[in-house]
Amino acid sequence: MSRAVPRTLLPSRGRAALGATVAGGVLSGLASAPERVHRLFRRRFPTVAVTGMTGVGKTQLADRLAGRSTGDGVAVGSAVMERRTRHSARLHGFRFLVVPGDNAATRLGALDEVFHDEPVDGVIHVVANGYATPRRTAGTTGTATATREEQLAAELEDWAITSHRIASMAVRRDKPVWLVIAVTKTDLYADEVDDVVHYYSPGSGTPFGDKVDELRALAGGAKLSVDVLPVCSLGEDRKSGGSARADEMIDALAVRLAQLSGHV
Ligand SMILES: Nc1nc2c(ncn2[C@@H]2O[C@H](COP(=O)(O)OP(=O)(O)O)[C@@H](O)[C@H]2O)c(=O)[nH]1
Ligand SMILES: [Mg+2]
Repeated sequence: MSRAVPRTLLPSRGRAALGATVAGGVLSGLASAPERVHRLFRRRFPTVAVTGMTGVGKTQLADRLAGRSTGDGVAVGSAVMERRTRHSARLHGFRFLVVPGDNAATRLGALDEVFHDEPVDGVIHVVANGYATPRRTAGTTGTATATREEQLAAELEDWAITSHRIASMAVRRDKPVWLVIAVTKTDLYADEVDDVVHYYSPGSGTPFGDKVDELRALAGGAKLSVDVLPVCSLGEDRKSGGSARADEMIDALAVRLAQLSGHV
């Protein structure tokens, strides 16, 4: 099996030359070491795709989970994949990959990346009960308008695309995949949270629930776990609209992610 040249056959000069080559290899290896070590650590964190249509609250949720405050005036919607890392004690962190919500070529590439090329460990699919912030077309002024019905229909369409990608990833894989449907912006419909969570749940008989059932049937029950959790990503401080309830929901989501990843 060993492809090593028997020592006795090497003239002494050759042996020295071999040593030099090996040493050179080690040195050039060291030059790129920080990058390698960085990659190694990043790899230890489970990867999580954050999906959902534009304006639904993906970036803000990923920022909250990563313990980072979303900058003021950050444009809604992004054409490129955003990366966030949650650092926790004993390397129990996560790497979040926020997939652009707009149906641009960049989105297709990002979907390929997270569901095919480097398949993620889990998915947070973000929905907002039709309260996605409409994105203004570049160059126009005023707020874009879309009715809640239109937004709910758009969420459903978006989910059809993403759930298909999740299904094909799950069937290709040996290890189970987890999905958390994060029902966000609950501050906007605080009295209806239970009903809304039900709307997005498997077995609910709603249009969205039916699609979740389809996904589970396609992927196979043992291959995919599904959780539906309410959340609100308004700022950490009260001034930016945060509340104790919002903090609790973010914490509960983080605890669930840790359980799903086998951190606890
Ligand atoms: N009321 C409320 N607004 C939110 C919440 N999360 C995000 N938003 C707002 O919704 C808009 C879209 O959020 P963003 O994270 O950029 O959406 P993305 O396009 O999915 O990344 C922004 O104006 C956010 O401030 C939330 O929990 N409650
Ligand atoms: Mg965004």
